[in-house]
Amino acid sequence: MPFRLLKFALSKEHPEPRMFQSRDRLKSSYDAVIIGGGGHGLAAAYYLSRDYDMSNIAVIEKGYIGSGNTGRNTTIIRSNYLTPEGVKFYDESVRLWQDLSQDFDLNLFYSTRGHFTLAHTDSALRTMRWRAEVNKHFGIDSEVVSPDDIQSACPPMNLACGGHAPVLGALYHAPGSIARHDAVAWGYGRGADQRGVEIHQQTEVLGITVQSGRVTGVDTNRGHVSTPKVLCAVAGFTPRILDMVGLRSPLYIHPLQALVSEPMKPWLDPIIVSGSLHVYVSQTARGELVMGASLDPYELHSTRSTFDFAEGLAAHMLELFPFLSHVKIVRQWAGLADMTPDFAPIMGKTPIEGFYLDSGWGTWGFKATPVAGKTMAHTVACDRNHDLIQEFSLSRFKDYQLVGEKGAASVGH
Ligand code: PYC
Repeated sequence: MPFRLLKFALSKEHPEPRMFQSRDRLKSSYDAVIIGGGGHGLAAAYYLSRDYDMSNIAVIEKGYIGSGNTGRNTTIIRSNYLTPEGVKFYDESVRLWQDLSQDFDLNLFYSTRGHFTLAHTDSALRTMRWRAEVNKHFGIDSEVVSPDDIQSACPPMNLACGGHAPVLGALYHAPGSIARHDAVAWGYGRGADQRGVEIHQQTEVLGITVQSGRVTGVDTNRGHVSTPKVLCAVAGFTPRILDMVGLRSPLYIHPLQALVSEPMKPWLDPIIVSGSLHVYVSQTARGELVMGASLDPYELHSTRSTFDFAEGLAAHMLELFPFLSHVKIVRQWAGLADMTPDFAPIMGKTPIEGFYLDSGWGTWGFKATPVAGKTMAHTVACDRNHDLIQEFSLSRFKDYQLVGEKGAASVGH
């Protein structure tokens, strides 16, 4: 054991602050209540307190912070989207991600790897070219590359894929990155707490009070609090919260499973995605392969894991990387993806005054964490949708102004 660690363990004084304070009770009123202590809710709290001087805020979390989708994703960060709205939004997110470890003084293991989306058919290649053009137009580093380029970036890949789905090319996105997902919740949580935000874990929302079309408070299992502003950032639980204020949305909830291998020597530098084979994979700093595939093909509000999923994913992984056949899977889990019909999020103001939504993330909530926090903080503080989220409002479904982001999905649906 290093001497410094031993000295620290034996010392009575531990100068390092705890991550956040534990609060005995809720106050009777707050300037804003944020429902959901995941990355998005905590990021909104952080930017509200840092940039808008609003710190009389409670973040209310039913479990523990980061216990929802923040700690259940496969940590991929990218901005190579298909629509101008998506590209601009995620580009700002990537910019924010790059400075987060420094902002928090906490190592998020942010690691830029490059991101290949493989094309196995002519039509997939056409979509990659389209995405590359939109990306370049907005100054995003994306280009279509050849099988030889892919092979030299990832020599162990079997580009023939057993002969039935050979790789014809890929969309290469140099800024594609990964980060340590749970640390993101801790960083935002600690930063918000240091500025006076209260984080209440093990606190469940039971109801929201609305009078004359305005939010007035929140009922929890630890009592009622008054507040004029409520931000809902609860991913797969959004429909349940919307019921409490009498709003409807087109969200539908599917589990998205993932798994991780035993650690191995580093061999996979880039992030590899194949929509056709239903595979995405990266290798962590610890050497584990983090892998995912399609959504479960039915609506379900459960984070159970299934053997079917592990079997299907392993079969497709072996088509790309046959040498992995002896490698063991050590953990498997699921998150709840809140899907929208056009695959773009639902964000911003709602028909209920003082009730704001951060939802509809489907399979890309993690990469949006910083920009969602920043734009929702603006929206809540100013009671006006941030420019970057104008097109993501709930009303687009009524007005039929859909965003059409499905072509940017890494995940089979
Ligand atoms: O959109 O990059 C992505 C992604 C990977 C896993 C889930 N979503």
